[in-house]
Amino acid sequence: MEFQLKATDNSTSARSGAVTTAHGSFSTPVFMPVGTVGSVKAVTREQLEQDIAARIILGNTYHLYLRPGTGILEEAGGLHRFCGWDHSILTDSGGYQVFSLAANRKIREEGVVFQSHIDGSRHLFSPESVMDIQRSIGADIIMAFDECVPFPAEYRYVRESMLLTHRWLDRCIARLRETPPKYGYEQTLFPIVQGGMDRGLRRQSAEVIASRGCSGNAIGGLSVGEPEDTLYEMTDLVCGILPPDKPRYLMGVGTPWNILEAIALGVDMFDCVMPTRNGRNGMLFTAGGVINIRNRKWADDFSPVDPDTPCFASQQYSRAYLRHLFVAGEILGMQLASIHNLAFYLHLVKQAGEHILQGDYGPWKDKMTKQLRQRL
Ligand code: PRF
Repeated sequence: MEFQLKATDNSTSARSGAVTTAHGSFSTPVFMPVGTVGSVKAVTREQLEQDIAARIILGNTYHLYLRPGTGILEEAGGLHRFCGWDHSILTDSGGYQVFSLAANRKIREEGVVFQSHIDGSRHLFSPESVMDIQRSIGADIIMAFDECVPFPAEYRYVRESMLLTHRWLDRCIARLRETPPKYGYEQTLFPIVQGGMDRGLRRQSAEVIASRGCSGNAIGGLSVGEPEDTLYEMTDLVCGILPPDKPRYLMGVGTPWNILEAIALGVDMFDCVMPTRNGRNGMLFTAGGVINIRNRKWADDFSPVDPDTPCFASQQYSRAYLRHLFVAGEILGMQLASIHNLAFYLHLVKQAGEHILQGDYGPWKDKMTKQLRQRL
């Protein structure tokens, strides 16, 4: 994997760049649609590629390991072949899903024993097994096995957990050295900064992560219920320590305004279920603010969902029609809302990149974040 830094903004720490993997290039800042089980919910591969213009999507080790399992993925020749996505893929390690989804988790030095949320069967995730599974999935960028600490948490718990995440990282690195990729192309490991909401621990974690010299770095443990100011404070602190010549990935963030603020602090990569999950519930994001499409006020609004987002779902369907689909419980409503929201997120970060290149990112971001937060 290669990262080419193209420009840094004048008045903020925002950057514009490009990442190249074995499956092509994408410019940064980038938003990665979440395709948990190898499918971005309610959206086809063709829509992702052509209408949303995604060039990297995210998959989850936890889900893919439980279903369809590594046997089928290996038989298919990896996840790219299995789902027919020929651009880049990043897989999360399961270090988050195992804590948010699985039952009866037990964390030990060795790893995490858990029960499947599907059938209750027992499994062990260790740094080694999670690297092996990610070798079988075959994503271009793979994540280290970490523990995402809940919020709030006690200082001593956060510290012990962070140290465990650092020991697990070194086991991930060792395992990858011992095991070649399965499909002939390179896979790049991103380690994950933890450390809760404590400045000292965050700094320590960022220093340890930076010292491993990986080709990209991630910031975990944020957007877990902390105040927005804390999210920005921790992101700013960590971005000041992670190397500037490597991409920085803020995991699971967030709202459109969270993303624009984090770009200003020096983050390059994002993923979040919000555009798809909230879309399926009728929440639409637009440059003018947030829309609840089920609201009566849209019943006779025949204007486009969002004329400024360059996508058929945004421009060629009316708010009134989309509201009707939601009220009638039609599956097409969820599809159109998901496609619009993803196209909106990707267009927003693309515009961010253009303003970074023009050198006016700061004022543009300040104007946009005010508008984006409005409730329409
Ligand atoms: N760790 C991992 N995945 C994640 C997170 C994390 O801390 C988060 C936190 N917002 C989202 N996804 N491995």
